Amino acid sequence: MKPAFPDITKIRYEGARSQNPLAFKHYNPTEIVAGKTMREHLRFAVVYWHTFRGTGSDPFGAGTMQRPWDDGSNSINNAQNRARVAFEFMTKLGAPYYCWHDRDVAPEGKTLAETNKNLDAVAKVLKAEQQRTGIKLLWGTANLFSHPRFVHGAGTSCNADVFAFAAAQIKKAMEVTHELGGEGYTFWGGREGYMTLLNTDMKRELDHLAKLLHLAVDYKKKIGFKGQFYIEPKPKEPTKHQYDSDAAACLNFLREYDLLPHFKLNIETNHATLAGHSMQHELEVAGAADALGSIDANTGDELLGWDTDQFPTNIYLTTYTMLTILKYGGLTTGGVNFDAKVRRESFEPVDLFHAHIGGMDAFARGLKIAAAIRKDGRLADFVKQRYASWDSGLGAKIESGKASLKEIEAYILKKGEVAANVSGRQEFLENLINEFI
Ligand code: XUL
Ligand code: CO
Repeated sequence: MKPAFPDITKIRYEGARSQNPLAFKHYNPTEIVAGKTMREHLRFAVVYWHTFRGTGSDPFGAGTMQRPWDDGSNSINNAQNRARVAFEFMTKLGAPYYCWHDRDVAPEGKTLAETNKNLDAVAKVLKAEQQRTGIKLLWGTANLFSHPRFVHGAGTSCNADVFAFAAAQIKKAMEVTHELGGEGYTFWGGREGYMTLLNTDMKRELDHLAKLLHLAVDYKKKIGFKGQFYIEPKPKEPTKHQYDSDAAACLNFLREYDLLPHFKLNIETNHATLAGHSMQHELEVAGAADALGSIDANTGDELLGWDTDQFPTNIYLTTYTMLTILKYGGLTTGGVNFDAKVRRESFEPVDLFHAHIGGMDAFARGLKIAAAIRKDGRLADFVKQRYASWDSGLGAKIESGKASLKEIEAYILKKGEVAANVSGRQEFLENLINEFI
């Protein structure tokens, strides 16, 4: 096979002074930061759907992407060839992981049986390419939203046959993920939500969704798949309300249906924004519940209210993201997965390299800055000091559950007024962050 990117050689780290657009300025995979290499911290993954299947179409216009290796057909041969191109790209980029939906990698056939056969035929190439290059599968997932059969959702469809189709598709996608040594499996509830409550039995739909996830948990055990399961929150789009709307809603759902021990969250930046939260907020909610698993690293546009899935380049964003990730012990099963696509106007193959290099460098900087802030210690000391009243006396007694309401009342009656409050010093702290950026 002749190379798809003949003019591009392996992307190397050249340091911050380099002006080479096809070099890393900050991501130096073997450099040690806070006790681990950057490669181990960041565990970068390329997404198959945007990077190799994205056409650049939008609601107003057709695709624009120039992908000379792709013949545009739905043939197995084209899908297998595309898989080889993907591995050429990831090898040249130096990304250790990738992620897919079942339907990104192989075409859908006329029946489920035919579709499964197609997936097996492409998975064979994926496996060979993984072995050849050492690139690994971070997670797999099933696309339960594109086909018209999923018009009313998948696990939450009013049509029991659609539930059955989705369950069968998950079974197969999980088997292939397992076969490819995948380190995780993600559930994003593509259309698991509603457009109007007038036609919706919400309780029944949620019960069904939980049933589907329990079936997946059981099957996972049955086939000995050890990968981590993730749920990916998103509040809306395509539906008006998705049941997995944000980290807190997902955690509540998982707890309510006894699923929490089996799942962690895959937090996506642009989904956090759509939910009216910051990425750091979502990471904190997940981390506090010991459910911070992986991230879909992208960003939205401040002026566009939809899921634009842009590559992250904002150093504040990556710094705050890495601060929280490091605080909760780093990414272990998960990684920094670029669920991001080049703009419709960036249609040449080389743009794929610029986009990923920029995202990886932005995260490398965020990691280094966050590690420096943690090493400095002033930020963490400030927060610790802010809660010092809880470390001894009545505060400690309340925290340990040893104080009754009566005793607390007696304490404050005796005192008459509370100890003086201290400034929250937000501006001081913002300036402190800027010292490092
Ligand atoms: C959709 C989205 C998905 C999931 C995987 O907004 O983020 O691509 O990451 O299904
Ligand atoms: Co995503």
